[in-house]
Amino acid sequence: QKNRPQNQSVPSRGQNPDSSLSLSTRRELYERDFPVYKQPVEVGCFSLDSERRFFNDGRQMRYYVEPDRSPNFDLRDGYKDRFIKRDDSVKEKLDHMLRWILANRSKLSARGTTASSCDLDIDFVTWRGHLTKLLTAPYETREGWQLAVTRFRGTLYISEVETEAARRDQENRTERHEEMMYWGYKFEQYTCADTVHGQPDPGGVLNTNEAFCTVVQTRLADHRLLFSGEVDCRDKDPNAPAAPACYIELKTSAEICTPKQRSNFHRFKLLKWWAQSFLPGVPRVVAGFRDEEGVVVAMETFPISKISHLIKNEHNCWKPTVCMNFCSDFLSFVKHIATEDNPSVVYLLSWEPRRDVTFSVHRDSPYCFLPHWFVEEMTS
Ligand code: 0WD
Ligand code: CA
Repeated sequence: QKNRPQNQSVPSRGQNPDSSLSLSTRRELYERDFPVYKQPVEVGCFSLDSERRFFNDGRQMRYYVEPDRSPNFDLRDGYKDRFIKRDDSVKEKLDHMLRWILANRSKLSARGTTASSCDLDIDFVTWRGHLTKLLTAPYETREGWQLAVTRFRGTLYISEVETEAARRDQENRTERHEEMMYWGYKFEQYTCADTVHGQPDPGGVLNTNEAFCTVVQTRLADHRLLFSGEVDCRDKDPNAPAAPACYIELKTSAEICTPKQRSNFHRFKLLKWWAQSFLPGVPRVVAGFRDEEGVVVAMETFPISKISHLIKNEHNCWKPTVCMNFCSDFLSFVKHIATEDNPSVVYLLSWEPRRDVTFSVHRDSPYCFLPHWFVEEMTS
């Protein structure tokens, strides 16, 4: 097989020969049949409140309220005076997911009789957002990533490490860009109610600490996955299907005025939207198209199952099968290299566009991310 990790020439003596292992992201290597991807099942959820405190329940769930045909939402409203921004210098790593795992260990079926009953019946634990980056890597030309992996009691935990470039970009954001990041959250406030019969409250304070996250279990090829993703809202119809099929992802995007803009939207934005929602089985994205002044001028619903047809007319466009096969091969690669079962060992997988994925191994380093409270409770 062409896309197996390749053992290239062994570097100079004294270096670990494994450091030459790498994985290609070239699209052609992943154009084969779509891999098995089991229907994701929601096994739980959790909420983060206005102070970012964890609750093992759905108290932050919101309900989608369909707006008027021409909504005219002003996404800039409240940015200066009714906005509490989450402190993104606090790196939470997998902590919220780990809290959820400890609170729900009994739900996560234990392996037969051979393994200890406290081992999870899962190969990978991570955030949905990290998997989205894997799915889109074969098409990504701008931003690389670094993923820290630790094998602990048979399960591989994957947590992102901020790259130098990402940290620089964050520091150099313009005031306009800072404000535009608020627009997406403001759109949620215009379209979501806190209760099933309630109405949105665009006059209220917007606090980005608050979050509702679903936890889903699924399988990609022979990889059993457990991951969590933030969900914007759900269909308020009591007859809507069970989660995650009742969930709705909200997005804003610049209005499309030219064929070039439409093509870019299909080729770049729909790839990200598809990957993010396909993973947890969220069936639709509701998009608000806004003008340069941040006013929503049109709304459109994109069923995830129709996105891959929508893009077929684009020349040289992305393919779902390439995304899923790359992700599957990446996870196989991780299983192959991350062999030592030890909470203080991190395998750091690094990728830059137009390069192969490479890795390095770190012991008792600042990359360690499984907290003591998790390791101790899982071991006892
Ligand atoms: O690196 C990350 N993605 C981390 C995420 C590191 C540590 C924690 N988190 C967690 C938070 O607990 C948050 O509640 O991110 C959760 C969301 O995780 P996800 O669903 O896996 O992330 P992703 O799919 O990238 O983003 C979903 C939404 C975003 O909405 P849009 O429509 O813009 O894609 O989560 C928000 C954002 O609103 N979001 C975040 N919220 C908190 N921390 C973060 C973040 N680092 N990134 C995106
Ligand atoms: Ca969203």
